[in-house]
Formats: sequence, structure tokens, C-alpha cells
Amino acid sequence: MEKSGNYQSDIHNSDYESEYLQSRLDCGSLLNITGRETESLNGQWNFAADLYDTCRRAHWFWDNSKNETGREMPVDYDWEGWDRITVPSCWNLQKPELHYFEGSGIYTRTFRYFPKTKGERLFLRFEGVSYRTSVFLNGKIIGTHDGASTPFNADISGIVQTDNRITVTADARRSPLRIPMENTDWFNYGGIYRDVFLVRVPPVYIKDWFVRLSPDGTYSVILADVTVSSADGMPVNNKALLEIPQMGIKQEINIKDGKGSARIYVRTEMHANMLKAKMLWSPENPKLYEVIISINSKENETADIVRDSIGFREIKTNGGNSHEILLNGKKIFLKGVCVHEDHFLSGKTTNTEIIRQTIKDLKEMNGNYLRLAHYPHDSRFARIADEEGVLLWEEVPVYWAVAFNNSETYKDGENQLSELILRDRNRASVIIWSVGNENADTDARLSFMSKLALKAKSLDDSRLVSAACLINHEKLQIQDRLADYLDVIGINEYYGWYDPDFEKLPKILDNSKPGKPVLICEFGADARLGQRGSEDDLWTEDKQKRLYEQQTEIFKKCPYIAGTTPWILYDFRCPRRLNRYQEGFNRKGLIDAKRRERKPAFYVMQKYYSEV
Ligand code: GCB
Repeated sequence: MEKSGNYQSDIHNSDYESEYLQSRLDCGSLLNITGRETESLNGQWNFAADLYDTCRRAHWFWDNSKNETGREMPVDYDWEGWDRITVPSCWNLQKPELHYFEGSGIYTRTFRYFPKTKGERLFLRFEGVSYRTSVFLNGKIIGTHDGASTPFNADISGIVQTDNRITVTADARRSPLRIPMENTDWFNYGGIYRDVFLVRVPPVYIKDWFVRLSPDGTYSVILADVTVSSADGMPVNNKALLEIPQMGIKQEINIKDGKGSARIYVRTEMHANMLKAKMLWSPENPKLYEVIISINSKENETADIVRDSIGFREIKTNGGNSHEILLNGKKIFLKGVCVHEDHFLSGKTTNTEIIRQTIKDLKEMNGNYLRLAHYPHDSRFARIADEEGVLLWEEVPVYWAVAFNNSETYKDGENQLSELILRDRNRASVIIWSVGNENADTDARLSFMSKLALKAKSLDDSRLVSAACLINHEKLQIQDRLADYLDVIGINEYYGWYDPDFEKLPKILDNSKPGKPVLICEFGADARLGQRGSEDDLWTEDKQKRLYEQQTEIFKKCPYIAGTTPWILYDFRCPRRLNRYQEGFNRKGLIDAKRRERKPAFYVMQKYYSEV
């Protein structure tokens, strides 16, 4: 829209939002920033809760606080006069009056920029903002991103100056058309809750890379895909060099129209090591290799260089009717637990200590695997899991009754899935992409979710695809049409809890012929920390413990279960949980919300995992 002096036009424009949806910040503009130098824009930003979305309705970002003659105008915002808030953080936990705020928040700050090299491009990088984010720089719209848990970039090269004002609106409203939709079993945190960076890249730059072991069972071929972009958008035709010094690999890759691929054969002596699993990544041996990718300029100088630490491993199912998951050719049982990102002090804002402690708690339980529920967690999780040798299930929030009939909702879901995969597909720890959780079996859902499963496969040939599927409660059978599109069937079951008749579980397991590995990706019971009683008393640690004993006894007898992730490692905030034991928390944690006290069921899992 043209800048206009007519303030009346703003209040009569009910379709004000469409203007902001024209330039999308989506997976197409995503830059792989792994290993790149970044400059943080974290810190104190000015902030206001904008209940009526007036920043976008009235174009506050144009900054009309002075007219052309320099005269002060009666504007309704006050960038520098506003309160400050920490970025990153969930606003709900920053100020008591924001605890239940779910509208649009305005963030603004200034920053200075001095180019370091000739012709460099400057990108803004947001690791996670909830949910619809519009970004404005120096009075101009940069673009809008949807999705609360995946990263996005904006190229601000043409717009950035020495002195800059950046303004961001973050709209955390829940809506039936979003992913997730308005009803979830977790707290809807708002704000810029993950890191914000500036990233400098040269005029011709490496935009993305995907380097992995070919999943062909030979352990002798590394596949590499490299994408190169140019500032002027002209197709790039040049060569990239991929090096893995510890493997003696130095391979040229032809880049045509910005894309290049290579099959790299591992040298014979290395291959012997590969086969001996010495060089393969696994929980026991989380070996990472430095991978360096560079491109040269016409003058033969290094034009761009990126570095990543990558593990090489193969994950697959045994095919046919087999129920096995194979890691590097060997059967593996996934000993896991689900975890939400929610932390009682910081919500969805996390840090490396919290992530490392989560992994420590998993390992104390004798586990090797985590289900990162129900949305993409912070990107540091998979990096640390790579180092620590933990396997991961990563998931998009296609949760419950998403608007499966709506094409815009599908686009949003596919974009979130793509952003997650592009962010993490170089991480050996990630072995499963999940395309959804507990969605009723309709034709629209089948079409929506099968397309997501195919999309995941098209972006990544080196991982398994799954989803938390359905049980036919009349026939007492695992039965879900989506299973045809998945490598592994996930099942959430709450026998002994929501369905008190525990005996149905063995019947279902006996009655089903899934023909694929099955992961029990949820089971559990609420127990308030310290609440005691008999094994039949709801909300007690005793009931939870008994249920875990019953469940694990049954799992041991089932031949096709390839792993389990009980619900859940820590108690977490949840506005739907309002009885006297819950008090706004889902209490199915094996550890309390403060992430300190273990409940007795924790030790049931610890014992079970030491035995399977
Ligand atoms: C489920 C959901 C999970 C809930 C859990 C519960 O099936 O997948 O998000 O929190 O059950 O506690 O009911």
C-alpha cells in the first residue's frame, strides 16, 4: 500500500492483513546458517501488547511521528517510551499482565550496520516466533512468516542502512485454520522466544547443503546436495568443493543453475572402518566429521565457505513384513520418552543447559531416544543430540482436528514441515520425521497427511517417516489408512487411564498385524508429585507406577513393538488441566514440573530399559 496521510483509511479497512501476506518469508527463502558467523540481535527490545493489531492496521512502522515539515504528529505509539522486554523470551512469563495474553505483540529496536566486505548480503534470521510474524525495517515491509516453531530468514540487503529501526509484530492468536489449531494440550506461549541474528553472506553464497550416507546398505557412498545463490538472483554456474578431511575426501561438485549433487565413494581403507562401524554415528559412538564446502569466485579466490559437523549413519526398517528398525544394519530398540519444550521458568525459550539436562535425565533412565513433541524444538537440540548420541523423533504440530479441508492450512503445514527438514536434515541424531498426532481418520485428513509424508520423503531420503496413528476401538485393532504412507506406525494409547479397561491393550496388540514396526509413542497417567494412595487411586504416584508396570509387561510380549516413548518426561503447563491435582499442569511427567523430583514410575522405565 502507498504511504498515505489519510488516517481515516486505516480504521475502515477490515482487510488490512492481506497486504502483509503478499511477501512470505517461507522455506524458499531459508538460509542454512549452520557454522556461519552470526551477530546477535538478542537483548532488550521495546515492546507493547497490541490487542487491536493497530501497528499493522495503521502502518505504525511507516513512522509518521513527524510530517514532511518536521512537525510532530499525534501518533499512538512510542517506540522508545515503551517498556522493555528480553528477546528471546515468552512474553507470558515476563510480566504478570501478559501471562494469558494471546494477541499481537509489537517489538522494536534499533541497530547499526557497517558492511565488512564488498557486495555482502545481509540476512535477518529468526529461530522461532509465535505465530504470524511480520517484519518491518526502516519503514518497509520485509515479509510475513507463519508457524511458531520453525526458523525463517529475510534478505534485507537493499534496505539496511547504517542506522536502522526494526519492528516486528508477533501474533500469537489461536485459530482453527492454523497449525496447530486453536485447541491443544499445551500452553500457547507468545513472542520472539528464540534467537534473532544478523547473518552476512558474500554476493554469491552457499544457501544450503545436505550431506549424508547413502541409505543403500553399502556404507560406501556419501551423497551431497549443494545449493548456491546469488545476490542478483541470476542462475549460478560454478563449482563447489566439498571436503571431509578426516575421511580424505576432496570432491568437486558442478553447480548448474544454482544446484549441484555428488555421489562420493568412500576410500577402501575408510570403507573397512565404516563396516566395522568405527566411523559410523550411533548412540554408542556419536562420531562427527568436519565437512567443509566452499565456492570460488571468477578470480579463483574463495567466495564463500561453510563448515558443519556431520555424523554418518543409516536408519531403515527391514522392509517386507518385518517389524525391525535397523541402525547401521543392526536391530535397535528405541528406548525413549516424550518431552515438551515447556520449562516452568522460561516456557518454550530454552538454552544449552536445559537441553543437556534433558538428555542427562533420559540417559539416567537408560534411554537412547527422545520424541520431541509436538512441534519443532530449538535447533540446538538436534546439534547437542548429535554430540551426545541421542536419537530423535521430530514432529510438526499437525495435532488433533486441523482444518484438513483448507488449502491454506495445508500450505502452512507443508511449509513448517519443509522448514524443519531443511533445518535439521544434516543431523544424524534425527531418525524420524512425524507428520502428525492423533487425527481422526477422514478422507481429507488422509489426503493432507499422506501428502505431508510424501513431501518429507521428497526432501529427505535418509530417514523414516511416521505419525501418531489410530486404533479402531470397535475392532480393537491398530488400523489407520495413513499407515500405508509411513515407514513406522506410531500409536498413542492410554489403557488403564482414559480407558480404564487395561485388558483391551493386550487384545489390541494380539489382534493387530501391522506389517511394519510399531512405536508406542504415548502412554501414561497423571500423578501429582508426592500424592500417595492405593494403586487404584487416580492422580497418585502409586497408580502411575502400577500403570507403567502393567504397560511394560505387555510391551515385552509384543513382537512388533520397536520402541516406546511414554508421555512424558516432565510435567508441563496446560490451560485445559484444571482439577485440584493438575492446577494448570499436565501431570503425566515422570519428573515434576521443576525438573527435579523423579516419580516412582521413572524407575519402572529405568528398569524396563535396562532389560530390553
Ligand atoms: C495425547 C496427546 C498429548 C496429551 C496427552 C494427554 O494423546 O498426544 O498431547 O498431552 O495425550 O495427557 O492426554
